[in-house]
Amino acid sequence: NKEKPPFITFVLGGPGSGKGTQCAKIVENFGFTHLSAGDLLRNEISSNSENGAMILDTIKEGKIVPSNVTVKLIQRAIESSDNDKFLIDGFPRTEENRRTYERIMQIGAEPNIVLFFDCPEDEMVKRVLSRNQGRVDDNKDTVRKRLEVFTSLNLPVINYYSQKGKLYKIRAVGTEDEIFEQVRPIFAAVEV
Ligand code: UP5
Ligand code: MG
Repeated sequence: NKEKPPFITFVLGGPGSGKGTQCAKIVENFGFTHLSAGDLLRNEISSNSENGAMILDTIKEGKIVPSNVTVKLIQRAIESSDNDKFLIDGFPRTEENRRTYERIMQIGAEPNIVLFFDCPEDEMVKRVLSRNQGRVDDNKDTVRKRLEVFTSLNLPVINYYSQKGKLYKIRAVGTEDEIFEQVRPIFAAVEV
């Protein structure tokens, strides 16, 4: 089942821009497997893995977990799946993340497309602070740090894929359904 290279979509956007919400709709409508880098890392915390304590400290500070840790989790998830189309949500967050992924991955080292959910900061903050799901990083202090890290480290990655002609920028305001109507035609058009 691994003869054909997988179809890889990176899903980027600031904290609370709606990556996870829209990924769920893409899964429903187009049969992708959703791999949230943040969820994979949070699973390491709750399963008390050897890196759990380090990951928790890093997420609390809104900082970036070492690339090799995150890439290995993504690699394992892709390799243990029977699907051949993936949404990698919230990764790569830095140029160093991106280069490490390209170096480590045997298959799927290059994304087919990259989505960018472009959302105003005040809207992102409002969504994150009203989420109420007990995430250790959903507080005023950490959200400010997450936004700073997004602007300084993730925007360069987004620009990189824009220059490569792989970026689809979505205006991530309005209702969830309104935003998905911008996402749907992208997947309806690409050869998956
Ligand atoms: N919501 C969604 N869409 C809405 C809409 N259109 N209108 C109104 N409300 C809307 O949405 C956020 C909230 O808004 C939800 O309550 C939703 O119902 C509502 P969601 O879809 O969850 O947005 P998302 O973009 O997924 O926000 P999230 O907070 O998950 O983004 P982050 O990128 O901040 O979080 P992530 O889990 O990816 O990463 C967390 C931390 O992990 C990072 O800060 C970092 O410390 C670490 N990390 C790494 O170190 N490396 C990685 O590679 C990945 C993560
Ligand atoms: Mg998310």
